[in-house]
Amino acid sequence: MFTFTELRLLCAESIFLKYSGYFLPLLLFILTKYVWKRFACSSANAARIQKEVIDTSNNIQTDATNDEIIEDEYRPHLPELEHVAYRGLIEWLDKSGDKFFKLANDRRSIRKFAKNKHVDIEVIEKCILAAGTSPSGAHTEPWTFCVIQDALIKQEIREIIEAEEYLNYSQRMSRQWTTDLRPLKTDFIKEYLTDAPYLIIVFKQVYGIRSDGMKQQHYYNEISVSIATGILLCALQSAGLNSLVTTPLNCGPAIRNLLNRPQNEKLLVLLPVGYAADDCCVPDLQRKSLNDIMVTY
Ligand code: IYR
Repeated sequence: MFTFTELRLLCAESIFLKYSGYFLPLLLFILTKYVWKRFACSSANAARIQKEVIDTSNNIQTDATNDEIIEDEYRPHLPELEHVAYRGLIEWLDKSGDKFFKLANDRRSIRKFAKNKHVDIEVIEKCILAAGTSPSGAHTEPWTFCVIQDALIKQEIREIIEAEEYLNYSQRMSRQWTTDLRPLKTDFIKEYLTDAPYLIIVFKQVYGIRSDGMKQQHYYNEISVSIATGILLCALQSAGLNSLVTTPLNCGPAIRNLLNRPQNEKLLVLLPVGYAADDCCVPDLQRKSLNDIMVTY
């Protein structure tokens, strides 16, 4: 053991004690920095979690932040409506559900369309009316369906999409993604964009503009427009038409500009619509069975 004198000598010679004037502030600085970093991280995390909770609970997809949507007063987007008695459905196909299943099960994604088989615009209009019956968040009906028949515009759209899809397939999509697509035999060449008699471009309105010029929130707009698109697909098929759901990656702004659509509209999907070409082929796919997709409780 050390004697008291030896201890004093040791302390006097200790580098740490000798330079404690430098060491201690440095130690204090490192400690403060560590505590500050921990604090900053946890409050940033809390803010992020809070934001995620708000985003996922409301799923309000809008370009505008909540601050931008300044309400001069709180009034509903719809007028105060009278509620009337609901008397049940007046139209159905068959009460077993069989007819609709057969119809839906017959649908295939078609990538080769007959070039010269005419389709009346009235049929397309009726199908879009059907799509417009879709439920939507707070009945905001956040959809726009652009119907393209004009050959020059279809050509321009094809050029925009093929240029982007070339980059998508060759550079942007992962190796796994292009491998997963291989059995479907898709590539960047999109003849259907000029062959199909109609292109229906479905835009989601991420917010609306009220009559007083203020922004109107479009709650769950993507879900609403996706449901409307599902109804559109079924309507087209019920009228004997074929279609394909495409999601042209990175083409939204260029197509929106080409069609002169406003800023609040974002391209969701593009559907070529018409009749399948006589030599059209589809992959021999199987669908999941009921057991694979339904769980009963
Ligand atoms: N948009 C590309 C790639 C593509 C992606 C999916 I996911 C598909 O189901 C099919 C194709 C294209 O249209 O080729």
